[in-house]
Amino acid sequence: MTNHLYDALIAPHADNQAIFLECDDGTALTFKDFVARAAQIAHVLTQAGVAPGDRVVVQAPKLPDTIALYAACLQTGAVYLPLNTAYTQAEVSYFIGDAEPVLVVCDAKDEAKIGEITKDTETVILTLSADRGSLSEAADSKPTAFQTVSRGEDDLAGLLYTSGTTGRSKGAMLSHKNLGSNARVLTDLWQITSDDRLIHALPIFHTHGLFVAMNTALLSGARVRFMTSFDIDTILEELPRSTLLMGVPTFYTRLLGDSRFTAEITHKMRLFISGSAPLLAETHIAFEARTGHRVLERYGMTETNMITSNPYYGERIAGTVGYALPGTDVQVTNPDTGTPLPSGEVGMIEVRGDNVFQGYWNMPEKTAEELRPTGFFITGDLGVLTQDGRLSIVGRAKDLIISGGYNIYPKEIEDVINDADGVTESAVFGVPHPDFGESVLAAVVADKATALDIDALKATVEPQLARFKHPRRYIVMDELPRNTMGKVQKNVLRDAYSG
Ligand code: MLC
Ligand code: AMP
Repeated sequence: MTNHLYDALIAPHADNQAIFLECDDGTALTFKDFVARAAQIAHVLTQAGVAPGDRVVVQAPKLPDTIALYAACLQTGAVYLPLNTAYTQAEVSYFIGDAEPVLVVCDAKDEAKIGEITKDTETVILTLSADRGSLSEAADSKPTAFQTVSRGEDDLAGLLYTSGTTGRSKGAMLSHKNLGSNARVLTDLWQITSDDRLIHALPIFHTHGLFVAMNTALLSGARVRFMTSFDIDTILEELPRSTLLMGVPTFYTRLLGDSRFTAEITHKMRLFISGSAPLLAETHIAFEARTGHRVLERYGMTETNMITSNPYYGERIAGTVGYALPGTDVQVTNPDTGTPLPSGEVGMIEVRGDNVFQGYWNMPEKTAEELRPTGFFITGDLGVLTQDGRLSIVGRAKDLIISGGYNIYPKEIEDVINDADGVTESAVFGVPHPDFGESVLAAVVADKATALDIDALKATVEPQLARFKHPRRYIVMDELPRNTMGKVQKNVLRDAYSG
Protein backbone atom coordinates (compact mmCIF):
# COMPACT_ATOMS: atom_id res chain seq x y z
CA MET A 1 0.00 0.00 0.00
CA THR A 2 1.61 3.32 -0.95
CA ASN A 3 0.52 6.75 0.10
CA HIS A 4 2.50 9.42 -1.76
CA LEU A 5 2.78 12.15 0.86
CA TYR A 6 2.38 10.11 4.04
CA ASP A 7 5.19 7.80 2.93
CA ALA A 8 7.47 10.78 2.30
CA LEU A 9 6.71 12.91 5.35
CA ILE A 10 5.41 10.76 8.18
CA ALA A 11 6.13 7.03 7.75
CA PRO A 12 9.96 7.36 7.81
CA HIS A 13 9.74 8.65 11.40
CA ALA A 14 8.00 5.59 12.87
CA ASP A 15 11.10 4.75 14.94
CA ASN A 16 12.64 8.23 15.10
CA GLN A 17 13.27 9.06 18.77
CA ALA A 18 14.44 12.60 18.01
CA ILE A 19 12.38 15.52 19.24
CA PHE A 20 9.96 16.96 16.68
CA LEU A 21 7.79 19.58 18.43
CA GLU A 22 8.84 21.69 21.41
CA CYS A 23 5.86 23.59 22.81
CA ASP A 24 5.37 26.80 24.80
CA ASP A 25 4.60 24.88 27.99
CA GLY A 26 7.97 23.11 27.86
CA THR A 27 6.58 19.77 26.69
CA ALA A 28 8.19 18.01 23.74
CA LEU A 29 6.99 15.33 21.36
CA THR A 30 9.29 12.94 19.51
CA PHE A 31 8.75 12.06 15.86
CA LYS A 32 7.95 8.49 16.93
CA ASP A 33 5.26 9.67 19.34
CA PHE A 34 3.91 11.99 16.66
CA VAL A 35 3.50 9.13 14.19
CA ALA A 36 1.70 7.11 16.87
CA ARG A 37 -0.55 10.05 17.72
CA ALA A 38 -1.46 10.56 14.06
CA ALA A 39 -2.44 6.88 13.89
CA GLN A 40 -4.68 7.24 16.94
CA ILE A 41 -6.38 10.25 15.34
CA ALA A 42 -6.70 8.34 12.06
CA HIS A 43 -8.80 5.76 13.94
CA VAL A 44 -11.05 8.55 15.24
CA LEU A 45 -11.49 9.90 11.72
CA THR A 46 -12.57 6.56 10.28
CA GLN A 47 -14.90 6.02 13.25
CA ALA A 48 -16.46 9.41 12.45
CA GLY A 49 -17.16 8.13 8.94
CA VAL A 50 -14.33 9.90 7.10
CA ALA A 51 -13.50 8.01 3.90
CA PRO A 52 -10.76 8.67 1.32
CA GLY A 53 -11.47 11.89 -0.57
CA ASP A 54 -13.73 13.30 2.17
CA ARG A 55 -13.02 16.81 3.38
CA VAL A 56 -12.13 17.45 7.01
CA VAL A 57 -12.60 21.12 7.95
CA VAL A 58 -10.28 22.25 10.73
CA GLN A 59 -10.71 25.57 12.54
CA ALA A 60 -8.67 24.75 15.59
CA PRO A 61 -5.93 26.27 17.74
CA LYS A 62 -2.26 25.69 16.98
CA LEU A 63 -1.59 22.48 18.93
CA PRO A 64 0.54 19.34 18.33
CA ASP A 65 -2.74 17.44 17.89
CA THR A 66 -3.71 19.82 15.07
CA ILE A 67 -0.57 18.85 13.15
CA ALA A 68 -1.20 15.19 14.03
CA LEU A 69 -4.70 15.65 12.60
CA TYR A 70 -3.15 16.86 9.34
CA ALA A 71 -0.95 13.74 9.29
CA ALA A 72 -3.98 11.57 10.11
CA CYS A 73 -5.87 13.05 7.16
CA LEU A 74 -2.97 12.09 4.89
CA GLN A 75 -2.90 8.60 6.38
CA THR A 76 -6.65 8.02 5.92
CA GLY A 77 -6.70 9.61 2.46
CA ALA A 78 -8.90 12.51 3.61
CA VAL A 79 -8.56 16.07 2.32
CA TYR A 80 -7.33 18.52 4.96
CA LEU A 81 -9.13 21.89 4.91
CA PRO A 82 -7.70 24.34 7.45
CA LEU A 83 -9.46 27.64 8.25
CA ASN A 84 -8.19 30.86 9.81
CA THR A 85 -9.19 30.83 13.48
CA ALA A 86 -10.26 34.48 13.11
CA TYR A 87 -13.05 33.65 10.63
CA THR A 88 -16.56 34.51 11.80
CA GLN A 89 -19.57 32.22 11.74
CA ALA A 90 -20.75 33.82 8.48
CA GLU A 91 -17.39 33.18 6.84
CA VAL A 92 -17.10 29.58 8.09
CA SER A 93 -20.63 28.89 6.99
CA TYR A 94 -19.65 29.55 3.35
CA PHE A 95 -16.64 27.19 3.49
CA ILE A 96 -18.66 24.39 5.07
CA GLY A 97 -21.47 24.86 2.55
CA ASP A 98 -19.04 24.78 -0.36
CA ALA A 99 -16.75 21.94 0.76
CA GLU A 100 -19.42 19.69 2.33
CA PRO A 101 -17.11 18.11 4.90
CA VAL A 102 -17.91 14.84 6.65
CA LEU A 103 -16.16 16.14 9.76
CA VAL A 104 -15.52 19.59 11.24
CA VAL A 105 -12.90 19.89 13.96
CA CYS A 106 -13.14 23.13 15.93
CA ASP A 107 -12.18 24.72 19.22
CA ALA A 108 -14.59 23.60 21.98
CA LYS A 109 -15.65 27.23 22.46
CA ASP A 110 -16.97 27.31 18.88
CA GLU A 111 -18.85 24.00 18.96
CA ALA A 112 -22.30 25.59 19.27
CA LYS A 113 -21.59 28.04 16.42
CA ILE A 114 -20.44 25.24 14.12
CA GLY A 115 -23.42 23.13 15.22
CA GLU A 116 -25.70 25.95 14.10
CA ILE A 117 -24.08 25.89 10.64
CA THR A 118 -24.24 22.10 10.21
CA LYS A 119 -27.58 21.47 11.89
CA ASP A 120 -29.34 20.29 8.74
CA THR A 121 -26.51 18.01 7.63
CA GLU A 122 -24.92 14.72 8.71
CA THR A 123 -21.60 16.47 9.42
CA VAL A 124 -19.87 15.27 12.57
CA ILE A 125 -18.25 17.83 14.92
CA LEU A 126 -15.27 17.05 17.14
CA THR A 127 -13.25 19.51 19.20
CA LEU A 128 -9.58 20.32 19.72
CA SER A 129 -8.69 22.80 22.45
CA ALA A 130 -5.69 23.71 24.58
CA ASP A 131 -7.46 21.95 27.44
CA ARG A 132 -8.10 18.85 25.30
CA GLY A 133 -11.42 18.40 23.44
CA SER A 134 -13.44 15.45 22.19
CA LEU A 135 -11.06 14.54 19.34
CA SER A 136 -8.04 14.30 21.63
CA GLU A 137 -9.97 12.37 24.23
CA ALA A 138 -11.32 9.89 21.70
CA ALA A 139 -7.81 9.41 20.28
CA ASP A 140 -6.24 8.56 23.66
CA SER A 141 -7.79 5.10 23.79
CA LYS A 142 -7.12 4.17 20.15
CA PRO A 143 -4.35 1.86 18.84
CA THR A 144 -1.07 3.56 17.94
CA ALA A 145 -0.86 1.91 14.53
CA PHE A 146 -3.19 2.42 11.57
CA GLN A 147 -3.32 0.70 8.18
CA THR A 148 -2.34 3.55 5.85
CA VAL A 149 -4.79 4.14 3.02
CA SER A 150 -3.35 4.02 -0.48
CA ARG A 151 -3.10 7.42 -2.24
CA GLY A 152 -1.50 8.32 -5.53
CA GLU A 153 0.33 11.49 -6.45
CA ASP A 154 -2.73 13.04 -8.14
CA ASP A 155 -5.09 12.46 -5.20
CA LEU A 156 -6.04 15.53 -3.19
CA ALA A 157 -4.28 16.14 0.11
CA GLY A 158 -5.44 19.66 0.88
CA LEU A 159 -8.17 22.15 0.03
CA LEU A 160 -7.13 25.69 0.93
CA TYR A 161 -9.48 28.58 0.39
CA THR A 162 -8.17 31.79 -1.05
CA SER A 163 -10.38 34.82 -1.51
CA GLY A 164 -11.24 35.90 -5.00
CA THR A 165 -11.54 39.22 -6.76
CA THR A 166 -15.22 38.46 -7.24
CA GLY A 167 -15.66 38.34 -3.47
CA ARG A 168 -16.31 34.57 -3.31
CA SER A 169 -13.55 32.44 -1.83
CA LYS A 170 -12.16 29.69 -4.03
CA GLY A 171 -10.92 26.32 -2.76
CA ALA A 172 -7.51 25.51 -4.22
CA MET A 173 -7.21 21.74 -4.70
CA LEU A 174 -3.70 20.59 -3.82
CA SER A 175 -2.55 17.09 -4.67
CA HIS A 176 -0.06 14.84 -2.91
CA LYS A 177 2.38 15.59 -5.72
CA ASN A 178 1.89 19.37 -5.48
CA LEU A 179 2.83 19.34 -1.80
CA GLY A 180 5.46 16.60 -1.92
CA SER A 181 7.41 18.05 -4.84
CA ASN A 182 7.53 21.52 -3.29
CA ALA A 183 8.64 20.19 0.10
CA ARG A 184 11.48 18.26 -1.55
CA VAL A 185 12.65 21.22 -3.62
CA LEU A 186 12.60 23.64 -0.66
CA THR A 187 14.29 21.25 1.76
CA ASP A 188 17.04 20.71 -0.73
CA LEU A 189 17.45 24.35 -1.77
CA TRP A 190 17.43 25.73 1.79
CA GLN A 191 19.59 22.82 3.02
CA ILE A 192 17.19 21.90 5.83
CA THR A 193 18.39 18.87 7.82
CA SER A 194 17.79 17.11 11.13
CA ASP A 195 20.44 19.41 12.63
CA ASP A 196 18.09 22.37 12.21
CA ARG A 197 15.86 23.89 14.85
CA LEU A 198 13.08 25.93 13.27
CA ILE A 199 11.32 28.72 15.15
CA HIS A 200 7.72 28.25 14.08
CA ALA A 201 5.60 31.28 15.00
CA LEU A 202 3.28 31.32 11.96
CA PRO A 203 -0.31 30.16 11.97
CA ILE A 204 -0.80 26.61 10.64
CA PHE A 205 -3.91 27.28 8.55
CA HIS A 206 -2.06 28.77 5.57
CA THR A 207 0.45 27.48 3.03
CA HIS A 208 3.36 29.25 4.72
CA GLY A 209 3.08 27.85 8.26
CA LEU A 210 1.57 24.50 7.27
CA PHE A 211 3.18 23.36 4.04
CA VAL A 212 6.36 25.43 3.70
CA ALA A 213 7.33 25.12 7.35
CA MET A 214 5.85 21.82 8.58
CA ASN A 215 6.30 19.74 5.42
CA THR A 216 9.98 20.69 5.13
CA ALA A 217 10.53 19.98 8.84
CA LEU A 218 8.85 16.59 8.50
CA LEU A 219 10.75 15.72 5.35
CA SER A 220 14.12 16.63 6.83
CA GLY A 221 13.50 15.55 10.42
CA ALA A 222 14.20 19.08 11.72
CA ARG A 223 13.24 20.02 15.25
CA VAL A 224 10.47 22.62 15.54
CA ARG A 225 10.04 25.19 18.32
CA PHE A 226 6.28 25.23 17.98
CA MET A 227 5.05 28.62 19.23
CA THR A 228 1.33 29.25 19.66
CA SER A 229 1.71 32.66 18.03
CA PHE A 230 4.29 35.34 17.27
CA ASP A 231 5.60 36.63 20.59
CA ILE A 232 8.68 38.81 20.37
CA ASP A 233 10.00 37.97 23.86
CA THR A 234 9.88 34.25 23.15
CA ILE A 235 11.50 34.66 19.73
CA LEU A 236 14.36 36.65 21.25
CA GLU A 237 14.80 33.92 23.88
CA GLU A 238 14.76 31.13 21.29
CA LEU A 239 17.07 32.70 18.68
CA PRO A 240 20.38 31.81 20.40
CA ARG A 241 19.48 28.11 20.32
CA SER A 242 17.88 27.96 16.87
CA THR A 243 19.06 27.83 13.27
CA LEU A 244 16.05 28.71 11.14
CA LEU A 245 13.17 31.21 11.10
CA MET A 246 10.38 31.44 8.55
CA GLY A 247 8.24 34.55 8.74
CA VAL A 248 6.21 37.25 7.05
CA PRO A 249 7.87 40.69 6.72
CA THR A 250 6.08 41.90 9.89
CA PHE A 251 8.24 39.42 11.87
CA TYR A 252 11.39 41.12 10.57
CA THR A 253 10.25 44.72 11.07
CA ARG A 254 9.15 43.85 14.61
CA LEU A 255 12.51 42.23 15.39
CA LEU A 256 14.35 45.27 14.01
CA GLY A 257 12.17 47.52 16.15
CA ASP A 258 13.48 45.83 19.30
CA SER A 259 16.88 46.90 20.66
CA ARG A 260 17.39 43.45 22.22
CA PHE A 261 17.64 42.01 18.70
CA THR A 262 21.40 41.95 18.06
CA ALA A 263 23.97 40.14 15.91
CA GLU A 264 25.07 38.27 19.01
CA ILE A 265 21.77 36.49 19.63
CA THR A 266 21.62 35.39 15.98
CA HIS A 267 25.08 33.82 15.87
CA LYS A 268 23.75 30.23 15.74
CA MET A 269 21.10 31.12 13.15
CA ARG A 270 21.73 29.71 9.70
CA LEU A 271 18.84 31.16 7.74
CA PHE A 272 16.07 33.77 7.97
CA ILE A 273 13.37 33.28 5.31
CA SER A 274 10.68 35.82 4.41
CA GLY A 275 7.59 35.52 2.25
CA SER A 276 3.81 35.95 1.81
CA ALA A 277 4.17 39.71 1.32
CA PRO A 278 6.84 42.06 -0.04
CA LEU A 279 9.88 42.53 2.18
CA LEU A 280 10.88 46.17 1.78
CA ALA A 281 14.44 46.60 0.50
CA GLU A 282 15.08 48.90 3.47
CA THR A 283 14.13 46.08 5.87
CA HIS A 284 16.49 43.68 4.09
CA ILE A 285 19.34 46.20 4.27
CA ALA A 286 18.70 47.17 7.92
CA PHE A 287 18.53 43.48 8.84
CA GLU A 288 21.93 42.79 7.33
CA ALA A 289 23.42 45.87 8.94
CA ARG A 290 22.14 44.75 12.38
CA THR A 291 22.87 41.02 12.21
CA GLY A 292 25.17 40.28 9.28
CA HIS A 293 22.45 37.93 7.90
CA ARG A 294 20.83 38.48 4.52
CA VAL A 295 17.16 37.54 4.72
CA LEU A 296 16.29 35.01 2.01
CA GLU A 297 13.11 36.18 0.30
CA ARG A 298 10.93 33.74 -1.60
CA TYR A 299 7.60 34.05 -3.41
CA GLY A 300 4.58 31.78 -3.39
CA MET A 301 0.83 31.43 -3.47
CA THR A 302 -1.79 29.11 -2.07
CA GLU A 303 -2.51 27.79 -5.58
CA THR A 304 1.11 27.18 -6.50
CA ASN A 305 3.00 26.54 -3.28
CA MET A 306 6.41 28.20 -3.56
CA ILE A 307 7.38 29.54 -6.97
CA THR A 308 10.74 31.31 -6.67
CA SER A 309 13.47 31.76 -4.10
CA ASN A 310 16.59 33.80 -3.68
CA PRO A 311 19.59 31.47 -3.70
CA TYR A 312 20.95 29.81 -0.58
CA TYR A 313 24.51 30.19 -1.85
CA GLY A 314 24.89 33.15 -4.20
CA GLU A 315 23.55 36.67 -4.10
CA ARG A 316 20.31 37.43 -2.21
CA ILE A 317 19.16 40.73 -3.64
CA ALA A 318 16.89 43.09 -1.69
CA GLY A 319 13.59 43.72 -3.44
CA THR A 320 13.77 40.60 -5.64
CA VAL A 321 12.25 37.17 -5.08
CA GLY A 322 14.97 35.17 -6.83
CA TYR A 323 14.88 32.40 -9.40
CA ALA A 324 12.19 29.89 -10.40
CA LEU A 325 12.48 26.81 -8.19
CA PRO A 326 13.89 23.66 -9.82
CA GLY A 327 11.07 21.99 -11.78
CA THR A 328 9.06 25.21 -11.96
CA ASP A 329 8.76 27.44 -15.03
CA VAL A 330 8.10 31.15 -14.63
CA GLN A 331 7.17 33.42 -17.53
CA VAL A 332 6.15 37.06 -17.69
CA THR A 333 3.43 37.74 -20.25
CA ASN A 334 1.46 40.56 -21.79
CA PRO A 335 -1.60 40.69 -19.48
CA ASP A 336 -3.96 41.32 -22.43
CA THR A 337 -2.70 38.73 -24.90
CA GLY A 338 -0.86 36.18 -22.76
CA THR A 339 2.17 36.40 -25.06
CA PRO A 340 5.50 35.90 -23.25
CA LEU A 341 7.51 39.10 -22.89
CA PRO A 342 11.29 39.46 -23.13
CA SER A 343 13.34 40.02 -19.97
CA GLY A 344 13.24 43.57 -18.69
CA GLU A 345 9.56 44.09 -19.54
CA VAL A 346 6.87 44.23 -16.86
CA GLY A 347 3.93 41.86 -17.24
CA MET A 348 1.83 39.12 -15.68
CA ILE A 349 3.72 36.44 -13.75
CA GLU A 350 2.68 32.95 -14.82
CA VAL A 351 3.90 29.68 -13.35
CA ARG A 352 3.90 26.00 -14.33
CA GLY A 353 5.18 22.89 -12.61
CA ASP A 354 4.44 20.02 -10.24
CA ASN A 355 3.78 22.67 -7.57
CA VAL A 356 0.75 24.13 -9.41
CA PHE A 357 -2.67 23.14 -8.03
CA GLN A 358 -5.35 20.99 -9.69
CA GLY A 359 -7.98 23.73 -10.02
CA TYR A 360 -10.66 25.36 -7.89
CA TRP A 361 -13.15 23.20 -6.02
CA ASN A 362 -16.56 23.29 -7.74
CA MET A 363 -15.47 26.20 -9.97
CA PRO A 364 -14.49 24.87 -13.41
CA GLU A 365 -15.03 28.30 -15.05
CA LYS A 366 -12.71 30.02 -12.58
CA THR A 367 -10.15 27.27 -13.09
CA ALA A 368 -10.34 27.75 -16.86
CA GLU A 369 -9.88 31.52 -16.45
CA GLU A 370 -6.72 31.22 -14.39
CA LEU A 371 -5.10 27.95 -15.45
CA ARG A 372 -4.08 27.85 -19.13
CA PRO A 373 -4.32 24.62 -21.18
CA THR A 374 -0.51 24.83 -21.38
CA GLY A 375 -0.39 24.32 -17.59
CA PHE A 376 0.60 27.92 -16.81
CA PHE A 377 -1.26 29.49 -13.87
CA ILE A 378 -1.94 33.23 -14.10
CA THR A 379 -0.90 34.59 -10.70
CA GLY A 380 -2.37 38.10 -10.86
CA ASP A 381 1.02 39.45 -9.75
CA LEU A 382 3.01 41.76 -12.01
CA GLY A 383 6.72 41.24 -12.35
CA VAL A 384 9.85 41.53 -14.39
CA LEU A 385 12.60 38.99 -15.11
CA THR A 386 16.28 39.74 -15.61
CA GLN A 387 18.12 38.07 -18.45
CA ASP A 388 19.43 35.38 -16.09
CA GLY A 389 15.93 34.66 -14.75
CA ARG A 390 15.79 36.61 -11.50
CA LEU A 391 12.24 37.78 -10.74
CA SER A 392 11.09 41.03 -9.11
CA ILE A 393 7.45 41.61 -8.20
CA VAL A 394 6.47 45.15 -9.10
CA GLY A 395 2.74 45.22 -8.43
CA ARG A 396 -0.55 43.36 -8.58
CA ALA A 397 -3.10 43.16 -11.36
CA LYS A 398 -5.57 41.78 -8.80
CA ASP A 399 -7.31 44.07 -6.30
CA LEU A 400 -5.72 42.65 -3.17
CA ILE A 401 -4.47 44.03 0.13
CA ILE A 402 -1.85 42.04 2.10
CA SER A 403 -1.88 42.93 5.78
CA GLY A 404 0.65 41.17 8.01
CA GLY A 405 0.77 38.34 5.46
CA TYR A 406 -3.01 37.87 5.39
CA ASN A 407 -4.73 38.41 2.05
CA ILE A 408 -7.72 40.70 2.07
CA TYR A 409 -9.88 41.06 -1.02
CA PRO A 410 -11.58 44.50 -1.09
CA LYS A 411 -14.58 43.16 -3.02
CA GLU A 412 -15.57 40.92 -0.13
CA ILE A 413 -15.59 43.87 2.28
CA GLU A 414 -17.26 46.23 -0.20
CA ASP A 415 -20.11 43.71 -0.65
CA VAL A 416 -20.74 43.69 3.11
CA ILE A 417 -20.54 47.50 3.42
CA ASN A 418 -22.78 48.06 0.38
CA ASP A 419 -25.47 45.85 1.91
CA ALA A 420 -25.59 48.00 5.06
CA ASP A 421 -28.36 50.57 5.57
CA GLY A 422 -27.61 54.07 4.34
CA VAL A 423 -24.78 53.10 1.98
CA THR A 424 -24.89 53.74 -1.78
CA GLU A 425 -21.46 52.35 -2.60
CA SER A 426 -17.97 51.93 -1.23
CA ALA A 427 -14.37 51.38 -2.23
CA VAL A 428 -12.00 49.46 0.03
CA PHE A 429 -8.29 50.05 -0.48
CA GLY A 430 -4.91 49.52 1.16
CA VAL A 431 -2.50 52.13 2.47
CA PRO A 432 1.06 51.59 3.72
CA HIS A 433 1.28 50.51 7.38
CA PRO A 434 4.55 50.36 9.34
CA ASP A 435 3.78 47.07 11.09
CA PHE A 436 1.43 45.16 8.77
CA GLY A 437 2.84 46.43 5.45
CA GLU A 438 -0.63 47.47 4.34
CA SER A 439 -3.77 48.44 6.22
CA VAL A 440 -7.44 48.54 5.16
CA LEU A 441 -9.44 51.78 4.68
CA ALA A 442 -12.98 52.18 3.32
CA ALA A 443 -14.35 55.13 1.32
CA VAL A 444 -18.12 55.18 1.66
CA VAL A 445 -20.77 57.13 -0.26
CA ALA A 446 -23.93 57.56 1.80
CA ASP A 447 -27.49 57.49 0.50
CA LYS A 448 -28.53 61.07 -0.17
CA ALA A 449 -31.50 60.91 2.18
CA THR A 450 -29.66 59.71 5.28
CA ALA A 451 -26.77 60.94 7.41
CA LEU A 452 -24.46 57.94 7.72
CA ASP A 453 -23.88 56.72 11.27
CA ILE A 454 -20.38 55.17 11.16
CA ASP A 455 -20.82 53.37 14.50
CA ALA A 456 -23.99 51.74 13.23
CA LEU A 457 -22.22 50.83 9.98
CA LYS A 458 -19.35 49.21 11.91
CA ALA A 459 -21.83 47.33 14.06
CA THR A 460 -23.34 45.84 10.91
CA VAL A 461 -20.10 45.14 9.06
CA GLU A 462 -17.74 43.88 11.74
CA PRO A 463 -19.56 40.79 13.02
CA GLN A 464 -19.57 39.44 9.47
CA LEU A 465 -15.84 39.70 8.82
CA ALA A 466 -12.70 38.43 10.57
CA ARG A 467 -11.04 41.15 12.64
CA PHE A 468 -8.00 41.48 10.35
CA LYS A 469 -10.31 42.48 7.46
CA HIS A 470 -12.03 45.33 9.35
CA PRO A 471 -11.42 48.75 7.79
CA ARG A 472 -9.29 50.73 10.23
CA ARG A 473 -10.97 53.92 9.05
CA TYR A 474 -14.16 54.85 7.17
CA ILE A 475 -14.04 57.96 4.99
CA VAL A 476 -17.42 59.40 3.95
CA MET A 477 -17.31 60.91 0.45
CA ASP A 478 -19.87 62.56 -1.80
CA GLU A 479 -18.69 60.41 -4.67
CA LEU A 480 -15.87 57.99 -5.47
CA PRO A 481 -13.12 59.13 -7.84
CA ARG A 482 -13.65 57.49 -11.24
CA ASN A 483 -11.83 57.48 -14.56
CA THR A 484 -13.50 58.22 -17.88
CA MET A 485 -14.55 54.57 -18.16
CA GLY A 486 -16.40 54.88 -14.86
CA LYS A 487 -13.92 52.64 -12.99
CA VAL A 488 -13.17 53.58 -9.39
CA GLN A 489 -9.61 54.92 -9.14
CA LYS A 490 -8.29 53.23 -6.03
CA ASN A 491 -4.82 54.64 -6.73
CA VAL A 492 -6.28 58.15 -6.26
CA LEU A 493 -7.76 57.10 -2.92
CA ARG A 494 -4.49 55.41 -1.93
CA ASP A 495 -2.46 58.52 -2.77
CA ALA A 496 -4.87 60.78 -0.92
CA TYR A 497 -4.96 58.74 2.28
CA SER A 498 -1.46 57.21 2.49
CA GLY A 499 0.17 58.49 5.63
C1 MLC B 1 -3.60 40.51 13.75
N1 MLC B 1 -4.36 41.60 13.53
C2 MLC B 1 -4.23 41.97 12.28
C3 MLC B 1 -3.34 41.04 11.70
N2 MLC B 1 -2.97 40.14 12.63
N3 MLC B 1 -4.76 42.99 11.58
C4 MLC B 1 -4.42 43.11 10.31
N4 MLC B 1 -3.58 42.26 9.68
C5 MLC B 1 -3.03 41.22 10.36
N5 MLC B 1 -2.22 40.36 9.74
C6 MLC B 1 -5.19 42.37 14.46
C7 MLC B 1 -5.59 41.60 15.67
O1 MLC B 1 -6.86 41.04 15.44
C8 MLC B 1 -5.61 42.69 16.73
O2 MLC B 1 -6.81 43.38 16.62
C9 MLC B 1 -4.53 43.65 16.31
O3 MLC B 1 -4.36 43.43 14.91
C10 MLC B 1 -3.21 43.47 16.98
O4 MLC B 1 -2.87 42.13 16.98
P1 MLC B 1 -1.42 41.64 17.38
O5 MLC B 1 -1.54 40.85 18.60
O6 MLC B 1 -0.40 42.72 17.39
O7 MLC B 1 -1.12 40.75 16.15
P2 MLC B 1 -0.30 39.47 16.20
O8 MLC B 1 -1.00 38.39 16.95
O9 MLC B 1 1.06 39.82 16.67
O10 MLC B 1 -0.30 39.05 14.66
C11 MLC B 1 0.40 39.73 13.69
C12 MLC B 1 1.07 38.70 12.82
C13 MLC B 1 -0.01 37.73 12.31
C14 MLC B 1 1.75 39.41 11.67
C15 MLC B 1 2.12 37.93 13.61
O11 MLC B 1 -1.00 38.44 11.59
C16 MLC B 1 0.53 36.62 11.52
O12 MLC B 1 0.96 35.60 12.06
N6 MLC B 1 0.53 36.75 10.19
C17 MLC B 1 1.02 35.70 9.29
C18 MLC B 1 0.00 35.39 8.25
C19 MLC B 1 0.44 34.24 7.37
O13 MLC B 1 0.85 33.18 7.83
N7 MLC B 1 0.36 34.38 6.05
C20 MLC B 1 0.76 33.38 5.10
C21 MLC B 1 -0.32 33.20 4.05
S1 MLC B 1 0.23 32.00 2.85
P3 MLC B 1 -7.39 44.30 17.78
O14 MLC B 1 -8.69 43.68 18.03
O15 MLC B 1 -6.46 44.24 18.94
O16 MLC B 1 -7.45 45.65 17.15
C22 MLC B 1 0.74 32.93 1.53
C23 MLC B 1 1.53 32.25 0.49
C24 MLC B 1 2.97 32.51 0.71
O17 MLC B 1 0.58 34.11 1.52
O18 MLC B 1 3.67 32.94 -0.20
O19 MLC B 1 3.39 32.27 1.83
P1 AMP C 1 -2.09 33.77 -0.88
O1 AMP C 1 -3.21 33.94 -1.84
O2 AMP C 1 -2.45 33.98 0.54
O3 AMP C 1 -1.43 32.51 -1.10
O4 AMP C 1 -1.06 34.92 -1.21
C1 AMP C 1 -0.31 34.91 -2.38
C2 AMP C 1 0.12 36.28 -2.74
O5 AMP C 1 1.04 36.79 -1.78
C3 AMP C 1 0.89 36.32 -4.03
O6 AMP C 1 0.04 36.30 -5.16
C4 AMP C 1 1.66 37.61 -3.89
O7 AMP C 1 0.85 38.72 -4.26
C5 AMP C 1 1.94 37.65 -2.40
N1 AMP C 1 3.32 37.27 -2.08
C6 AMP C 1 3.79 36.09 -1.62
N2 AMP C 1 5.12 36.15 -1.43
C7 AMP C 1 5.51 37.39 -1.78
C8 AMP C 1 6.75 38.08 -1.82
N3 AMP C 1 7.89 37.52 -1.42
N4 AMP C 1 6.76 39.36 -2.26
C9 AMP C 1 5.63 39.96 -2.67
N5 AMP C 1 4.42 39.37 -2.65
C10 AMP C 1 4.36 38.10 -2.21
